[in-house]
Amino acid sequence: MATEFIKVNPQIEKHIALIELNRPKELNALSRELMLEIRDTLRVLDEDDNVRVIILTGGEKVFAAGADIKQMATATAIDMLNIDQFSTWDQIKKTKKPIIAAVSGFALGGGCELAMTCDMIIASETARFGQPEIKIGTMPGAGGTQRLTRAIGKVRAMEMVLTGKFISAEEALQAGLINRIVPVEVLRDETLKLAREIAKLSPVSVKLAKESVNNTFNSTLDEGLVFERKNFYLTFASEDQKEGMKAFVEKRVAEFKGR
Ligand code: DAK
Repeated sequence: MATEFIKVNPQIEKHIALIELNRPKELNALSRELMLEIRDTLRVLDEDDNVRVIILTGGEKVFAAGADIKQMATATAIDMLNIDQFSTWDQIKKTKKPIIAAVSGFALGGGCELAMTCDMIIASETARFGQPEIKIGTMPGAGGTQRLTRAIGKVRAMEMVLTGKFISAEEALQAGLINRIVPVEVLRDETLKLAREIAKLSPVSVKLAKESVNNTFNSTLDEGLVFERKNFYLTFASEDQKEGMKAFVEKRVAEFKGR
């Protein structure tokens, strides 16, 4: 697995993998090559039984300043169609294990979309979120008009998408885009803390619960409730459910195996 533009630690801690974007000179601009590396890495980590939670992060100054504008500048619509970068973004969405974005500095355009494609976002006080594509003659193309609107509501999303203005970590928190803000120097530790909490739980239930929450966006309430119910039943087919409830009754800590 080539990892020239990202750094991967499949076991930064027990059951926790870390992916770090690593194109600092280009402010982690998401080139096609970098996105392919993320796609391939996520595929591998999603199949690795030792991994239960994945953290995706950038540097202190920048999470990612968007898709690589220099690479896209002269592309035609047909080039964009043929390159079909969406398969790389689809892989992020398809990943069954939870992905937590740890964002410091700019998360712009594709960078903001990448963070939003993750399941949770922990931000440092320096985080800035924006969809500035409109300023370079285009518009968001990897979920920026959809995930942002669902996360923060129409009028706020409209203002960001139509003006390209950035919002601060505080505004993002108030709008419901991120989980919390932490000092930059403890961003990784705080993200690990959240990852650790989830990694202790049943990987089977975590996957099914993640799938059910995400299904909200593709279904009516009744359809979503039926989907949730089926996943709930399915947890009762796992050894983890038996272990979890037995451990509760026996007043001990459950040991989940992901089976
Ligand atoms: N692409 C390429 N290079 C970038 C870049 C980017 N997005 N952002 C920054 N850089 C490069 C700069 O060109 C500069 O390179 P050199 O000149 O040193 O060679 C270097 O990084 C440092 O940048 P600055 O000198 O500009 O640094 P500042 O601190 O002054 O400013 C900034 C930081 C983040 C405010 C500024 O760099 C900036 O505005 N960057 C562009 C932000 C932006 O417009 N982002 C949206 C890009 S469009 C799709 C999926 C996704 C997308 C599209 C399609 N499909 C699946 C098909 C997404 C599109 C986008 O994200």
